[in-house]
Amino acid sequence: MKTETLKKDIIEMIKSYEKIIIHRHVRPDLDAYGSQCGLGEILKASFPEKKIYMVGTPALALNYLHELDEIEDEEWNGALAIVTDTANQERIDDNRYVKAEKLIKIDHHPNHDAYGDICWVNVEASATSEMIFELFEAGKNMGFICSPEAARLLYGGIAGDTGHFLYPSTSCDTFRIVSELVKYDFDRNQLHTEMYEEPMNMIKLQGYILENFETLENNVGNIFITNEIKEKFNVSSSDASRLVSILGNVKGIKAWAFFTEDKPIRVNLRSKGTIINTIAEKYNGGGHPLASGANVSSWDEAKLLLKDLVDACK
Ligand SMILES: [Mn+2]
Repeated sequence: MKTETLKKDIIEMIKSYEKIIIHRHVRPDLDAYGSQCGLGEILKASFPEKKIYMVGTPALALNYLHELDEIEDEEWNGALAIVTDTANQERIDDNRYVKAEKLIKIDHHPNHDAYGDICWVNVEASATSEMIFELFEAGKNMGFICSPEAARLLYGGIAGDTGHFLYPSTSCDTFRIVSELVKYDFDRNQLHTEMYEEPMNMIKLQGYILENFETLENNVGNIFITNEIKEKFNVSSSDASRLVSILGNVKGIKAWAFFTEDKPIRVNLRSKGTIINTIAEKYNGGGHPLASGANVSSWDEAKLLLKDLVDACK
């Protein structure tokens, strides 16, 4: 279906529901929050008479972005659920979405699980937050209003998923949309500070990672964050795996794997050019061609994955 038609269908469905519950993926990042709460704030500003909820387990490190709603099971009865930035149904935070009357998927990951009554996926978009702004633009003549708070959230989501406009996914569309977003009255400086300041234990863990990562054949990097290290620095698995991108600053490194001990062991894969989501898919995961995630059940399996990564970088 054409993008314009999909956006129109989504807008019409939104207009026809009195209760709208917005979900995003588990272990949320900036774009998950930005797209979910950015859409939520657009809908609140546009339709004050509707009940709009944003749900999911809050991520402490992202509390500065937005507060989430805690709601009872029955709220999903007769509601429209919209899920943003979430490739597959298993990753939807708060599985009570199944109780909703209708379901919409809005996402930019490869569409292996095309769930929802309406499914709008654009893998060219740098962030789902970018798509949410396009949805607002399509709805402008039909009552959609973007508040400064919504603009702040969408800007944060796009900045998050593009590494502040550094990643190759950053397109002309990204810059066009960001140039619109910065026209809204929000404190960009304050947001940047909140995005980049880290508690002391996270800074110390960065030091540990930079001291202790290894390089293998074909310029592959890797680091293992064990339970012992997590305890030493007092961080959760999610906290630790947020640091995956720092190894990208190492000159010459082509791709890298960031292992965090958990049940199962989490793997974050990054690459500067070699396609790595095929490897992620082989090990219980998936994602973008240059940024994906996987899971392995033992350190032995981790070594097999590393061997595949070394081979891919030949
Ligand atoms: Mn995203």
